[in-house]
Amino acid sequence: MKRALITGVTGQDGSYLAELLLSKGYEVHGIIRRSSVFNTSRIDHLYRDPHEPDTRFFLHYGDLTDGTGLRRILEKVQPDEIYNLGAQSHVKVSFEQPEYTADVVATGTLRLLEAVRDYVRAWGRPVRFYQAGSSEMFGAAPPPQNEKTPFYPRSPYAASKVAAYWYAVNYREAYGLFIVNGILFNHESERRGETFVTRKITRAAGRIKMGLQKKLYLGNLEAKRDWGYAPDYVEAMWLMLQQPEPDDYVLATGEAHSVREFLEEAFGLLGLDPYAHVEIDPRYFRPTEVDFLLGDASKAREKLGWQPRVTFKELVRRMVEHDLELAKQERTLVDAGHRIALPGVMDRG
Ligand code: NDP
Ligand code: GDR
Repeated sequence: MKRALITGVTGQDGSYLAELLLSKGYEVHGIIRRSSVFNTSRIDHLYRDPHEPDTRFFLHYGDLTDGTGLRRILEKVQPDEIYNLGAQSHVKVSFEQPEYTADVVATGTLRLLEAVRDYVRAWGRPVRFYQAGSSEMFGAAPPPQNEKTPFYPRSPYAASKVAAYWYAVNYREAYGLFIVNGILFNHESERRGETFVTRKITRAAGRIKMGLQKKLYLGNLEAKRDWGYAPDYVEAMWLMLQQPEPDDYVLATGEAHSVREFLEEAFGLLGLDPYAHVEIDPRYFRPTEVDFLLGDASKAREKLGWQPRVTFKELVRRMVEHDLELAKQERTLVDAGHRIALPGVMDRG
């Protein structure tokens, strides 16, 4: 049985990847951060009592800022594959916490690579390593972007991902380790964090429909993104680690839409006029914006045989339907006199 270790297992991608690997018969180990409240809602359905004999999903406390802990986890788990998905992944927040973002995203990756390098030498076991790179690394480079496009990062987050990318390339070349960089364009889902623009929009659409919210405050509506569906993308992460040689791959749909188009599509599905509810709040503008990302994933198509299945319209529909259902549940709670967290309090990104 193969063993996988996932950093960022509680995040959107980590949860889908854990599901995928469990379905393929892997034993899956995830690193979680200690928190004063439970932070495992995306993976609770996968968790079994570790005392049960057939358990294949295990969680370990750890943090990318804590190299000693990472080393201990590696020795304990002895993984065949490592997926480094952990990150302070919010671009706007990275302008407010640049040092912390660099510590987790750039130096955190370096810590994990150092631990892997020593682990491989000490134990003589081969390990395959996936590094979660991002289309944000292309930043201001003109579209379409592919593996040969030079990076031009536009945020502390993106600069840190570029550093992590080059650490990964260097460790592959210097120590002959099996390390791949996935350069993934935006991918969303019903599990997307609520401060990313797609989920912020679909959550608001559902709540407005159910009379729980009136306004939605957004930033730049003209930015264009290449939005795919997260479960399609985690499959390609796994494929990258099954290849005979390590390499770097762009994953994208090859289709771009503006935030405005996403907004109109989402609200339209519920028969809502977005402009009756949306207001522009400059606090969501970024000091430097990424205007236009459009990926060319021909290499992944040719070498991995990968292509995304879920279209833009289907993605929006899935997210809107899911969030309408959530809003209905919230409505029931509110009608029964319960208090729920309302957007004014939650609007953090
Ligand atoms: P999320 O923000 O949903 O998840 C991030 C994960 O990282 C969470 O599990 C979080 O834990 C964990 N994490 C945060 N800080 C630390 C830390 N200091 N040590 C260890 N773990 C930490 O991100 P996604 O699932 O969307 O993305 C996964 C990865 O892919 C990230 O690296 C992201 O930057 C990258 N990426 C994402 C894209 C996308 O469109 N989704 C596109 C390209 C790249 P907690 O739950 O406790 O906060
Ligand atoms: P992004 O995603 O920055 O592409 O990073 P996000 O959804 O945050 O922003 C996309 C675009 O929407 C514009 N925007 C807003 N964004 C947010 N969050 N909130 C708003 O109110 C708002 N209004 C407009 C933004 O300016 C931007 O242009 C995501 C993350 O998952 C990264 O970790 C990942 O690396 C990249 O995708 C690829």
